[in-house]
Amino acid sequence: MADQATIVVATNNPGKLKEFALLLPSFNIISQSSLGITPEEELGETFFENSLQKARVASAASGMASLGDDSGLIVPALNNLPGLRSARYAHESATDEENRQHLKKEIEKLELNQAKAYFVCVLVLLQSPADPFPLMATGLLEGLVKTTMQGNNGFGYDPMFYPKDSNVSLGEMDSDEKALLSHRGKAIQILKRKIESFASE
Ligand code: ITT
Repeated sequence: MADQATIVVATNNPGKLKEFALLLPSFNIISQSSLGITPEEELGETFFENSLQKARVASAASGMASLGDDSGLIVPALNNLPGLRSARYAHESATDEENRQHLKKEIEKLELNQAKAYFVCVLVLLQSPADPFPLMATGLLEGLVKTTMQGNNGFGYDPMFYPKDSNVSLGEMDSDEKALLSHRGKAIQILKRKIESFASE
């Protein structure tokens, strides 16, 4: 444990934190909330800007390497919403359940019971707040959002998201199954390869 590099994960979302701990076992993963770091308002117009901002705030406050994750669910039939607003779709302080119910209503307003959708995840790893060469990685997961919700695993929109060619929702998968195909799982695998090649240069 003593040899493990420490990364402060710039998130207050316990669902994301669990996934990072599972997918980055060779790092000592700590949450920004355990260090008393509070997030700033997300003002970016892209997932990239928000992810970089999160990482920078956490790295500046902790003095350590920090990983930002900005992610969301994009539904083209709803003009790409919830998108950047995924965490606050129903209202500013919405719970996951409120966001899911809001999305269900918006899909029903289109007189549909499902719609094509995709999850995106943008990761930014900073060695320090002034790191001029952040490592970045993205991941995408295509599928359908359905108004029928199944399963209680995961977080956010997982119970209503059915990956392409899957009869089960992300909410019905265990964390290892989700990690193999999810947007975050894919982005983390890319980031790990970048960390390895960066370390060997
Ligand atoms: P932090 O900013 O503290 O990391 P957050 O939840 O506000 O937490 P985002 O701004 O990146 O994070 O919003 C992402 C939202 O997108 C998240 O709250 C979920 O509603 C949704 N989301 C992202 N990844 C997801 C996943 O793997 N499964 C289900 N929903 C997900």
